[in-house]
Amino acid sequence: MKPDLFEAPDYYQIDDLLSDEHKLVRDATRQWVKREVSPIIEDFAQRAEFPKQLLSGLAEIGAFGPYIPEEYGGAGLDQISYGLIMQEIERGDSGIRSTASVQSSLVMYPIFAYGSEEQKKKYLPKLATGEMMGCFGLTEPNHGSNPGGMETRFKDMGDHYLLNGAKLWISNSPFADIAVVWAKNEEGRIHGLIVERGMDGFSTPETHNKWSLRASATGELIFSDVKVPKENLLPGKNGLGAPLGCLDSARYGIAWGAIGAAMDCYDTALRYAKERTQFGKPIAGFQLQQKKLAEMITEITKAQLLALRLGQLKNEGKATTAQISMAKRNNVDMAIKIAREARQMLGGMGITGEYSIMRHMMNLESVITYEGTHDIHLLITGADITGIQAFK
Ligand code: TGC
Ligand code: FAD
Repeated sequence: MKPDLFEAPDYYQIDDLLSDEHKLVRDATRQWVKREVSPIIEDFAQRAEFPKQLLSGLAEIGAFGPYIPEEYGGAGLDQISYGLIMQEIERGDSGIRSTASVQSSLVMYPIFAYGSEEQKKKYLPKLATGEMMGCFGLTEPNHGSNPGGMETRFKDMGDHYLLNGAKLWISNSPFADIAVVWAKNEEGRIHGLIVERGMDGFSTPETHNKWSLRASATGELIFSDVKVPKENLLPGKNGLGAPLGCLDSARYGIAWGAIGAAMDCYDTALRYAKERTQFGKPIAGFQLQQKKLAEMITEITKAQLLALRLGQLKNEGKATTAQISMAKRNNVDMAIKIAREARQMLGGMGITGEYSIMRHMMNLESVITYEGTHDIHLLITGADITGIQAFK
């Protein structure tokens, strides 16, 4: 793979709107990605292997629980810093950002927001250092966009719960030490349970042959009469709103992350177009290529402003689910379109692993599907502005 010469576009001087702390966090993450992720990521993606050696570095830069308070081992940062960290990591690879998103927003967040004090003390500090890794089990083979229909069930056996069912498409499951699992009790009410690796009847087979997120480990969670201690139930919230509340946080991070992937594709295409000569001049001098580049920087700038305003609203506790949906949907769609255009600008070179674009493009096919598909987010906006749900 070519050396990482990335230079971040900032067409509207958005840096002026960031605090010194935001810029410090962002620049430290950017340097770490250049040093640790860029040199190895293509090789791991080609081999479809998760680079586990990155876990301790991710913890060190504060990517595990950036906004979780320091008393529980988190970095105690604000939501804009969280977003910037996700942006920079996804600039390197969406799969590595996935690992950080899941650990922060889908494992640490539910334990922090819905867990008992004992659960917070037991799990959060170890999750923040990466000593313990987690995954989040909501999707099932028969229930993806419609998680409320889940079939995974637990029964109260007096001194423990008995868990049965299966989850599919679970990021980090093949190596996670714990899983935050969403299951229905005998009354059909959804609760979160912390299931630990090693519990009898619990297995996590890996899903192979992915063309997307190849440097991320994806798998199943299978529960066959798993005895879960009663103290592992998250007591703070139940109902479908509990897992959906975690998705708000992860979708917010993805809205920023997608900007990173788009910036990397744009920056690569711009540099290539200035260097590559055809018909006696750089291809950047042809109107058709300029149109592509001009549209890319326009869309990236709009996405940056959307994410920043959403971050301000999140910091103030005012961001709504529908606002988060709009940003996730828009920014991922923007990124995947830029990846497709950028790939074409590199001609034949664009399909090789010498450049990051095709890997981003394939990764974004997962990002546009997980955490709510492109269609589902449109329907969330539709329901919000009309007051009428069109899901069912
Ligand atoms: P609906 O009737 O709309 O809502 C059920 C209850 O939940 C409440 N609620 C929320 N609460 C908190 N936060 C939110 N974002 C909420 N959205 C809804 C709602 O108020 C209601 O509460 P109550 O008290 O009235 O019962 O539910 P529905 O069954 O009609 O479904 C709505 C729909 C389709 C929008 C929702 O289910 C959905 O978002 N589907 C998409 C599923 C999804 O996003 N799955 C993601 C799985 S995790 C993942 O992909 C991780 S990838 C990570 C990585 O690798 O980076
Ligand atoms: P379906 O729900 O079957 O949707 C198929 C198609 O139908 C989509 O185009 C969808 O938009 C459309 N559709 C569905 N319902 C409607 C409707 N009402 N109106 C109009 N169109 C509709 N899940 C987790 O729980 N944890 C994870 O860590 C996790 N990681 C993932 C990692 C990867 C790499 C991938 C690919 C997925 C991951 N997921 C995870 C699952 C992900 O959230 C689901 O794939 C996603 O929610 C869509 O569900 P589905 O694949 O079952 O598609």
